[in-house]
Amino acid sequence: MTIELFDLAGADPAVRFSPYCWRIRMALAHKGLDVHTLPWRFVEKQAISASGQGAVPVIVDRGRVVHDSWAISLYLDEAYPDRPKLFSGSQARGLSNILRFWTQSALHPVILKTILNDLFAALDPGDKAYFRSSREERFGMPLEKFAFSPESGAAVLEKALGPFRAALDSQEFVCGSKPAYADYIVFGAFMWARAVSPIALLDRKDPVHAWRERMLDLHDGLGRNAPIAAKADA
Ligand SMILES: N[C@@H](CCC(=O)N[C@@H](CS)C(=O)NCC(=O)O)C(=O)O
Repeated sequence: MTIELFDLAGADPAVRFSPYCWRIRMALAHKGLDVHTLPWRFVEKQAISASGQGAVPVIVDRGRVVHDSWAISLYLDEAYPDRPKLFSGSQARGLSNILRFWTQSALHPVILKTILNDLFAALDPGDKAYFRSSREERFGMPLEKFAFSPESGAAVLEKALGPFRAALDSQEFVCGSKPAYADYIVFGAFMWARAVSPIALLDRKDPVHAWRERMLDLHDGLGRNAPIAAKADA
């Protein structure tokens, strides 16, 4: 049975850029589950109304609707216990949860500020007014003022990645010798940037760069082969 995933898309419907949806794309591939992705735009709240809220990812699995990337990841391990696990046990779940909050508080804001102009350019025209007004309300300032210059973004990111970099110097993946959900949490943030922006976020000598390369190759190059917005292809 194919699982349906509502997946945030840009002006080009093939360009998928939600960091949270990327977690789930990777998680489904990790478990070897078939997925049919449905391109979704911010303003298409009606299409996901069965989930009772207005954000993606949302999956529909054999009639069951699940939303929120964390809830979906837990659901997938529970519903498909015989498939490769996203969490090896309660310790892995606990630690992944901490990494989830670190990613969202330390990493996402820096990446968002760095790629914001490119992200805005990649949005579907029908999403632009909604994105501008909802985000300007959230940030308390115009998008253009909130955005970093590309150079300062990469420098702030370099600092923010400090502990993550130190760990990856001595292990291949966040989860050790093999990737699992905690890797997908952080990787989603890099796919967000890759899909819309040509800005090089990482130095080639950075262990985080080497990790990202390994992640891009996983699951038959799911990340590496994903379409990117025209402007990101620099
Ligand atoms: N905590 C949620 C966050 C999901 C989220 O914020 N999704 C964004 C796309 S990246 C969204 O759909 N936002 C809807 C909106 O801004 O109206 C999760 O982990 O799934």
